[in-house]
Amino acid sequence: GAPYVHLTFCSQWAQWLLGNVEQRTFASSNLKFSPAVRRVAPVFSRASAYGDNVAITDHSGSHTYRSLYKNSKSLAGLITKALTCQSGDLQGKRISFLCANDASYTVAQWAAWMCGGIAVPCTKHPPSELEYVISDSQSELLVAGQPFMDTIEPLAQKLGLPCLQLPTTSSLDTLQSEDTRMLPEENISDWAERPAMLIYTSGTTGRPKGVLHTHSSLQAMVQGLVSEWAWNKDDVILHTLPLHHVHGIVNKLMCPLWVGATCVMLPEFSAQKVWEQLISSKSPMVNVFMAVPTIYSKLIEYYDQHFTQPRVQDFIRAVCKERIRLMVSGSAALPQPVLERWAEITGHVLLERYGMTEIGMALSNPLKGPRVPGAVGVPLPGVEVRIMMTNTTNAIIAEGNSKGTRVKAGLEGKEGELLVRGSSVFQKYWNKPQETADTFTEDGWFKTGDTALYRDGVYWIMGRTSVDIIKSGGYKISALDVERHLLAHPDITDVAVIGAPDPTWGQKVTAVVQLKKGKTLTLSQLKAWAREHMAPYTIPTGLILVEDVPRNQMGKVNKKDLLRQFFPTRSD
Ligand code: MLC
Ligand code: AMP
Repeated sequence: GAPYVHLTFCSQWAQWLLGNVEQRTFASSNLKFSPAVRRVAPVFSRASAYGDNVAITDHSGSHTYRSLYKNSKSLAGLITKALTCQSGDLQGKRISFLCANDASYTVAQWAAWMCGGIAVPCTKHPPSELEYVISDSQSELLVAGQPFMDTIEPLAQKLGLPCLQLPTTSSLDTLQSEDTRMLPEENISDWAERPAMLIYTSGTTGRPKGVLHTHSSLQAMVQGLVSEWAWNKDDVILHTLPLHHVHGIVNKLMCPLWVGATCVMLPEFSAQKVWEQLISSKSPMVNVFMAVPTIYSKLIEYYDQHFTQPRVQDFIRAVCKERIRLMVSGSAALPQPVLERWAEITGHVLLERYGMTEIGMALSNPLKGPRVPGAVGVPLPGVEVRIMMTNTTNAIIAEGNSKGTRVKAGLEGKEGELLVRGSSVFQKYWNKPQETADTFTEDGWFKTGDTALYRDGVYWIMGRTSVDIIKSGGYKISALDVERHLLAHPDITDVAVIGAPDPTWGQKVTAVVQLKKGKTLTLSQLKAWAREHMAPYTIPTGLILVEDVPRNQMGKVNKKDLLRQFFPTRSD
C-alpha cells in the first residue's frame, strides 16, 4: 500500500542525503513538482453536465444544477446592468455578498464569477466589520440575500454603492423573469489567471487581510481534494460551516458541486440537527461529513447527553459505519481524546488534514490506509512543502511532495517553520504588496507561520510560531486585533489578549485587562459591549482583571509568561 511505498522512498532519499556533502542544496535536486497543464474553468461551467441532479438541499427544498446555473446567470445579468457594464465582463471588479447558508450563496458566488468579477463573501458581522471588508476590497456592488437587506442597505447607502437584493431562497427562480440580455461568461475564456475570490483572514499584525485566489488556485484546491478523497457524483455532504472561509467554501461546497454531488446545507451548526441528518433515512442520505474539532466535541457532548441507551448507540454506530464513507477534521488540531471517542461512537477514524486560507489544503492523511492520530499526513497532489529551521541558518530540515519526503540526515523529527509552494497557493494580499512580499521567500515559498516536523513518514503540526494568533472553534483570531478593539472600551486602560488552552474550543480568547481607576467590568458586560463592534467569534470568553498588564522595558508583554502565570500546565 501507499505507506510502504512512502517509507521506501524516504529511506532512498535518506541514503542520498547521507552520501552527499552538506552544501548540496535541495533546490538543485530533482524534487520540483511540475503539475500537468490544466484547463481552468469555474465550477459553474460544469453545471450543465449535471442538469437535473440535486446540487443543494436547504431549508427551502431542493435546487438542481440547472436552476442554480440559470439563476446565477440571471443575477450576473442584473449585476452587469447595475454597473452599466456594456461588455458584460467586469474584469475583476469586486462584488461583496452576504447570504445565508443556503442555495442563494452559490447563486451570488457563481453570478460574480460569470460576469468576470471577484466574489467577496461576507458574513453576519457587526456593521463596522462588514464595512471594513467592503471598503478594503473596494467592492463596487453589494448583493444581499434574505434576510440581510436591513444590514446591507444602510452600508450601501453610506458607501454610495449599488445594492441588489436576492429573492427568498425558495423563489430564486423569479430571478429568471428579469430582463438579462447580457450573458457575459460565454465570452470569457482566459479564466486561469483571473482573480476569483477575496477571503478575509487575520494575521499577526493589523486588520484582516484579503487573500486573493485566482480561478486557477481555486481549481487546484478542488481537484487535489476531489482526487485524494475520491469525491463522486453519488456523494451527499452535510454542510454546517460558515461560508467566508476555505473549509466551508471550497472543501464542503465547491468540491461536491465540482463532481455533481449533493450538498445538504443547514442554516447554522446545531448538534441536534447534525445528528438527525447523519442518521436520517430520508433521501438524500448523507455519506460525507467534515468539520472543525470543536464541532466533533460538541457532537460528542450531545451524544453523551441524549443517546444513553445501548440500543440507540448500537444503531448510531451501525448507521454511521454503513452509510458514511468519509469523515474529516481540520482547521485546528484534533485532540486525540476526540478522535478516539468519535471512533468509539461512529466506527470512523477521523481523517485529519491541514490547510490555510492562503494555500487551501496542503497535507492530508490518506483516504485509504492508516491515519496516524495527531499527524496530518503527507502533501496533497500539486503541493510541495518544506520544513525550515527558524534560526539564522535557514537550513532545510525536510522537503516533500505527494510522492515522498526527504529529510536531512540526522534531522528527522526536528521542528521548523512549514513552507508551502504549489498551484493552490494564493496570488497576493489585496492592496498589501509589502505583506505579500514578506510572506514569501525569494524562491516563491509561502511561509505559513506554523511549526511542523516530519517523523515516521508523516507531518505533524506543532502549533503557531506566533502567540498572537489564536485558533478558537477553528477560527483564526488576531490577538492584536482583539486588543485594538478592547482598547476602545471606555473603562479599559491596557490589555493583553492570550489564547488559553481549552479542550472544546482549542483556545479561548482571554483578555488580561487593566481598568481605569475606580471602574469595574464583568465578562458579560464586556461581551455585551463587544457584540456591537467585533466579529462574534473574536469576543473574549475569558476575562482576567489585573492591577498592571506586565510590560518589559520595550513596552512589550511577554505572552508566554502570561499564559504560564494564568494557565500553568503540568510541565510548568
Ligand atoms: C465561544 N464561546 C466560548 C468560546 N467561544 N466559550 C468558551 N470558550 C470559548 N473558546 C461561547 C460564546 O461566547 C457563546 O456564548 C457560546 O459559546 C456559543 O458560541 P457560538 O460561537 O455561537 O457557538 P456555535 O454557534 O455553537 O459555534 C461553534 C462552531 C463555530 C464551532 C460551530 O465556531 C464554527 O462554525 N466554527 C468553524 C470555523 C471555521 O469554519 N473555520 C475554518 C477556517 S478555514 P454566549 O454566552 O454568547 O451564548 C481554515 C483552513 C482550514 O482554518 O484548514 O480549514
Ligand atoms: P486560517 O488562516 O483560518 O485558514 O487557518 C489556518 C490555520 O489553521 C493554519 O495555519 C493552522 O495553524 C491551523 N490548522 C489548520 N488545520 C490544522 C490541523 N489539522 N492541525 C493543526 N492546525 C491546523
